[in-house]
Amino acid sequence: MIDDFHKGLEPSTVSQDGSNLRILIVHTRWNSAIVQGLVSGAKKAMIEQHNVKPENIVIESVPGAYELPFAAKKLIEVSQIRAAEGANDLMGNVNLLDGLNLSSSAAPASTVSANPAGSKQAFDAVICIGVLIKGSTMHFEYICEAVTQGIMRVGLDSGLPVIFGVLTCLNEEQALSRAGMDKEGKGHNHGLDWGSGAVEMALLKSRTL
Ligand code: DLZ
Repeated sequence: MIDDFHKGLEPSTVSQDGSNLRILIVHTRWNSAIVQGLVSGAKKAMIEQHNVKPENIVIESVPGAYELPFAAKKLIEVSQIRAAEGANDLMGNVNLLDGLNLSSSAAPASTVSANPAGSKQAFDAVICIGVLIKGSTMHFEYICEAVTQGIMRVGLDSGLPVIFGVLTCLNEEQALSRAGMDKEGKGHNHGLDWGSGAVEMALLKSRTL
């Protein structure tokens, strides 16, 4: 065993300033209590460690993990259209999301301010958050595969970093531990890593040669 072995994400040695970034979190309502813990972790890291402005974090929800890729794609497109139109709010209160039944679970999206840097890119990164727990059928395997591929595809197709914040667990205990919600208190909230990852990747995306 290596003495200083760091299990999990080694923090970046470069300071990651997210004060000009706008981040979208899309989360599921399946396994809601654990998902909320993960969302809180992602927000905490972005705000407290990387100076992301709370009003620049937009949060939307979908039913289950299978819906995450579609919602992320749609919301990226909506926000890009609004940014190109010069709108001050990313989503507005127009029914651009008709048919998706997306509901904001945090501050209303219409409070999001214009990107201070004047970027045409509405969101700088997206975090998809969900918890899949294996049942007695093959359902879990199919959803895990589809969601993993789908989230990667949204990122590569849109050119935006899309963080894979989906726990794929064999039981509830595993999920609780990975959300830092286990009774023993030995777990780690992976949402923290996803928040930091989103900031790091958003800054990487905007890096010029
Ligand atoms: C149906 C289903 C099941 C059995 N389990 C989960 C789960 O553990 N986590 C999750 O996020 N969603 C689950 N779902 C719902 C699917 O993701 C999806 O919402 C439905 O199949 C409708 O497309």
